[in-house]
Amino acid sequence: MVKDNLLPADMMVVGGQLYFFDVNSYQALWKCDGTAAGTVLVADVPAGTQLRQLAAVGNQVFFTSEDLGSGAGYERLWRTDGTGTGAVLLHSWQKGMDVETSGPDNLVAMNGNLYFRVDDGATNTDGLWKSDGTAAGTVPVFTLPAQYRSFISHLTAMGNELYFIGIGPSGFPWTALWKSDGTTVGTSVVAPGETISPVASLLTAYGAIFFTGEQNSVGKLWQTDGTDAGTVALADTGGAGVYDLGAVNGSILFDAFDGAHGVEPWAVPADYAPATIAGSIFDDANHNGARDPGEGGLAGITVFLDLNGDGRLDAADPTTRTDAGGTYTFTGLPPGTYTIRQVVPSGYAATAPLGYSGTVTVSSGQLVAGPDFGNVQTSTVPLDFTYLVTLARNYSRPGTFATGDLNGDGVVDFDDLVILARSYGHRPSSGSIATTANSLLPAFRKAAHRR
Ligand SMILES: [Ca+2]
Ligand SMILES: [Ca+2]
Ligand SMILES: [Ca+2]
Repeated sequence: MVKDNLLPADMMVVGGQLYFFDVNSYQALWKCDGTAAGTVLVADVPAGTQLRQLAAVGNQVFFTSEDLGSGAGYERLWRTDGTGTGAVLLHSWQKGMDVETSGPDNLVAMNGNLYFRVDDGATNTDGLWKSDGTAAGTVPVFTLPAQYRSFISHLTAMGNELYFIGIGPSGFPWTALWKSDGTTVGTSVVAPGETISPVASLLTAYGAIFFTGEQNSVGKLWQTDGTDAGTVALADTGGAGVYDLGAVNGSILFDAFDGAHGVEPWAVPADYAPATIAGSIFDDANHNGARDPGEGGLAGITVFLDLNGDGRLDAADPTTRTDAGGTYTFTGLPPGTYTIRQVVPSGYAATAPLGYSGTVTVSSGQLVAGPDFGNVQTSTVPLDFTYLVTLARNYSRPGTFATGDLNGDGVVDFDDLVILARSYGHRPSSGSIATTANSLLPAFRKAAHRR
């Protein structure tokens, strides 16, 4: 157990720290580095207020709070960088007509900004807002008249565009699919000439946007790239109702009511050609992080797609092995964005790329280059004055074993210096590289004295 009397919820990893709300009060945001000492309060909100939602944009953490009780009160957006200086209040809104759903919610990151939906009780509008992390930069993008309740939903980022479901413009029976580039003028209904309304649900899968919506009272499944020509019906149920969406094994699943049956699940194969990602792993004999002439490939090394982004190989992560020439290939991939990592073989340390991983996006049928990984046999690298100088030059920067990151956490930092001090003058043997330091000063002094 890391710490007593905490009940974490809404957990999210940002910049190597786990952020979470304490459910005991729902008034405190904490972060945790996996140790008791590193589990600290980041920010809290006053009594009578509760934390609601958490989101990250880069290393900035945004969260929302709402005054408790019905009727009057405020909802707020906050931002923190987690450095212990508390949180910055970015904006307050009067709670909207339906206090249960007034927001802010649907928090989505795109191009360094946070986008979200909020029901503003002062102006009585349901709106799409954005924030750059400053109070001055927390501004509305687009508003809808909120005669009823929370019309903006399913806010989703896809590349450089946002998609959401909101009440349609004049001529639309009910809700429509909208897209936005994050500006007021760049917000419009998708494929307005098709008059798809109501739109029930929205999903990103296989690198595309899918949605369910009726056209002339007939329920259909649609795929869109945001353009008129790229908005096509994939399935026509013949009935009126079409509802929720899911994606599994290359197919799109949806619920629909076709008139003859009840509400039943339907499936349609998603329309894409499989994509390929290929790259290599080389023997970085001179451990400089680059592939030089004469540095050959390393065979039989496991490479995986880190689907859940936890940095580890899990059962659900697809794997492959490098061939005799050190090349790895992933085939048959649905379009999407993938993070590629390797399982560094015993006796080796990774020298490239930075972050020990690479992230690439493939579209339908594409062949895309993945990262080239460099590994060096650790027993060939003396931990000597040369390595110390390299480490010192790269101190506090992102790095690899090539630049002084001895413990493999991706940053050249004090822990690495301690490990170097302990092992100074030796060649690191496999498995002997410690990751934490307890008796660091004596060891460091000893190493310094030896010179
Ligand atoms: Ca090299
Ligand atoms: Ca994983
Ligand atoms: Ca390190």
